[in-house]
Amino acid sequence: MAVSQHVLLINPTITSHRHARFPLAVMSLSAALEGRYSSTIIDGNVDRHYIATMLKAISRGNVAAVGLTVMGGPQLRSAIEVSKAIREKLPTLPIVWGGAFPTVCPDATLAAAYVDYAVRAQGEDTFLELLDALAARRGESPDSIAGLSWRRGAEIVHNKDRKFSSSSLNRMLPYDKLENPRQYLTNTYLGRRTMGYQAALGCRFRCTFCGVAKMFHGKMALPPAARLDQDLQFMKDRFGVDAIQFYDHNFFDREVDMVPLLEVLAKFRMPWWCFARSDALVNLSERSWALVKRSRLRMAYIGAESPSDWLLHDIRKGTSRDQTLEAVEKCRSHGIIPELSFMLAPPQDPEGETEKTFEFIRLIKRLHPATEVMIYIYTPLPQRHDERNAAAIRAQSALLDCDGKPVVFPKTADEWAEPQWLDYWCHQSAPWLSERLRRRIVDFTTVLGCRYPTIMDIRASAWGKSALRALASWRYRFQRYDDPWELRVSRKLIRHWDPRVMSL
Ligand code: B12
Ligand code: SF4
Repeated sequence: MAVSQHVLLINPTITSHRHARFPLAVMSLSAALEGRYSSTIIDGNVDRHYIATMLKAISRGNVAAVGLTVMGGPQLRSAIEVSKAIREKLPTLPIVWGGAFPTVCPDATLAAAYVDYAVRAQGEDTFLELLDALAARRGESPDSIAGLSWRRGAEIVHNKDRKFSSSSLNRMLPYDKLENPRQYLTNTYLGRRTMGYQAALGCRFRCTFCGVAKMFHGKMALPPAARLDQDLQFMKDRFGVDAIQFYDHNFFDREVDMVPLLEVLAKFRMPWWCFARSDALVNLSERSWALVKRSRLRMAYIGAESPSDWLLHDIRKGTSRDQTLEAVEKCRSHGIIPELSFMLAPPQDPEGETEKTFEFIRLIKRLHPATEVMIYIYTPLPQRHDERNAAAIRAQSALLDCDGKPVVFPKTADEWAEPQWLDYWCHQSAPWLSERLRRRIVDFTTVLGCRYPTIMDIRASAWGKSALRALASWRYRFQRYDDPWELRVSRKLIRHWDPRVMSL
């Protein structure tokens, strides 16, 4: 036990101050350390000088370790920058990375000299055990700490996986550890003070392309309804929260377990948004739909992924094209906006599948024009050191780039931070995507986004959206997507948002 020891928890910059949400990962870690280690949260999304803030904090001398939460993409760049700055200032201070990136890429993480430990998957218990081991300073190797990857000399060691734990559901998050918690509540189309919130842990499914499956391996735990009730009451009374964006990987789980949670939401009647699966929505009873409506669910983000059942089967999604259509219809008839995400240009048939998906999106828009559409490139996750599934190994080794050469994934965090791989992580590009097809996807997305401006964009004026709609209508109608320069210019003038970057 080492209460005098202090830990810095950093959320490296990933988005603008305007779009910053509660940094839940570091808040959850801070809650777990309570009573054992004191901690400070430094959030790069709201403190634009967070590296200077962090350097000042470590110069005080009582810091036992620094923990950074790292997602692939833009946050990886920030994490590298801040880690290098720490290493330079205090070379012996342990630097620990956790979160989505080190979970999927622990080898690349530890190939960097500025990271000492990579925590895979849920981090609370692993981090505590690591801090205890560091505090004891017995020089013993940390090979008994489940969920940890570390370096023994030049060798990278991956300890066994940690078992899924639901213990964090019993802890309240330390909102008072944040400088001005109210700054994380954002004006969105849902409400004036929208909060990001996570109720359940994990996901029961194991879709092969999804980082969540790599983190939870099909495990999931729902909170008791009383916990949700207590949190929502607290957030409403203390901060005036009036809308919720649920980060639960998959909000609608088994109906019987969901009903008590829906009843809590129906009591608060705050507009809300969530991730959901089409199969869960189509199987919901009419009684539960009535509850959903009463609770004011405004939008459900559904991973439609593809109109091709063979691909849905290939990625082990467990849903079908017909279920997507049925879920859209269910949402329409209950006044809920479905937000469908699609993964275009799979390596098996980039062009053909992309055109097929465009047609499917057009069909959906005819059925329910209010449907929101998120378009991404299919970018399968790089395989981890422990991948044993023969089909997955074969699929990865069969990936070829546009020149027909095998795709070689980066081996270090620095390589993953290069522009083409940042785009890969953000599902914006892939080595098998030709320039022509990339352009076509961008052009289609522009025409679609102007023909049907997103309801989530509350910044653009109503007249601006109408102007875009009118300008784009002929292109959409006649499928003339090529080089919509006039829409690009108008979009800039109207300051139209891309919902993929801001996430509400
Ligand atoms: C909120 C969020 C964002 C916010 C970030 C807000 C912030 N942090 O300030 C925004 C909207 C900016 C964002 C952006 C992106 N995101 Co994001 N995001 C999420 C989301 C919905 C919630 C994250 C969260 O807070 N979870 C709750 C906390 C408690 O869980 P956690 O982060 O997993 O943390 C636990 C462990 O990972 C670990 N841990 C985490 N950090 C640390 C640190 C240390 C030191 C230790 C020891 C342990 C540890 O312990 C924690 C507690 O157990 C997740 C999905 C999800 N539900 O998790 C996706 C998710 C993390 N995002 C993802 C991605 C890919 C992105 C993007 C890079 C791309 C994209 N298209 O979405 C973009 C970047 C876009 C851009 N151009 O900038 C993926 C990551 C997948 C992967 N393979 O890595 C996820 C999983 C979504 C998904 N299903 O694909 N995101
Ligand atoms: S259901 Fe969604 S969150 Fe769960 S593994 Fe599949 S894609 Fe990921």
